Amino acid sequence: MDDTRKHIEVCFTPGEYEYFKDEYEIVVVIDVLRATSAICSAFNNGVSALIPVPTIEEAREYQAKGYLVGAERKGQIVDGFDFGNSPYSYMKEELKGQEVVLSTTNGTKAINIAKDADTVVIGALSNLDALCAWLIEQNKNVLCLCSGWQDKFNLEDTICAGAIMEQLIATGNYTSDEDSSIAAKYLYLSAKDNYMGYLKSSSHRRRLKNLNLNEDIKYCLTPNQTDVIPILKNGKLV
Ligand code: 3SL
Repeated sequence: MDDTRKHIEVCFTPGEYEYFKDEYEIVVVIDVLRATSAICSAFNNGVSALIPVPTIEEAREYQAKGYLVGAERKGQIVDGFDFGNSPYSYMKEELKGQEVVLSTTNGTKAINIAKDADTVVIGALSNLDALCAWLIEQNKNVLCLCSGWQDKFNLEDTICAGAIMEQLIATGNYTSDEDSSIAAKYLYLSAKDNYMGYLKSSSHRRRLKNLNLNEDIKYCLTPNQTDVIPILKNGKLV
């Protein structure tokens, strides 16, 4: 009997994306700490669109045109920009209904790398269940693209990818066979009862903690705070 199940697989870093890219209709870009969590927070607060740009130069060009622009590098707000990458910066009243621009170290770079996929959607722990329900409805092959840190593997994005896999596989309509996917699922199963504790010594959690960004970490590691599903259309998340 033919296996008609769709695939859900995990790509650990943007650098490996080229080996996966042609086989999946939907790419879920994940940057739990903090870009995709901040993006979900922005849509939850009612931004009308968010333009992800990979470079600071592009961010400055948008700023010169009068856009509200967030820019982060190495966890910190880049000098001269309106805000950075904290999910809390996007909860402000003045952003409601606005089109904003964001450039971050890894997350917006990963979105840009995936931009030619049929569908690019934003994934985080904060929109986990809503995203999974939406993916299941689409019934397409799905690749979770972890943003990592400067092309290196990271735990938090992989755990989120494993959480997405778990829900899709549980329907019986999906399968996975890459070792990266199997590893993501096992990491998720070990972490799921205590994300904060599990990630205590992870590299980016330490980096953000050293910048006194503990509240951001807590927010980003708290599942299901919103049901937004930001999708990339013509270069804008809507
Ligand atoms: O790499 C990114 O895109 C950011 O999420 C990194 S940070 O959490 O803002 O430091």
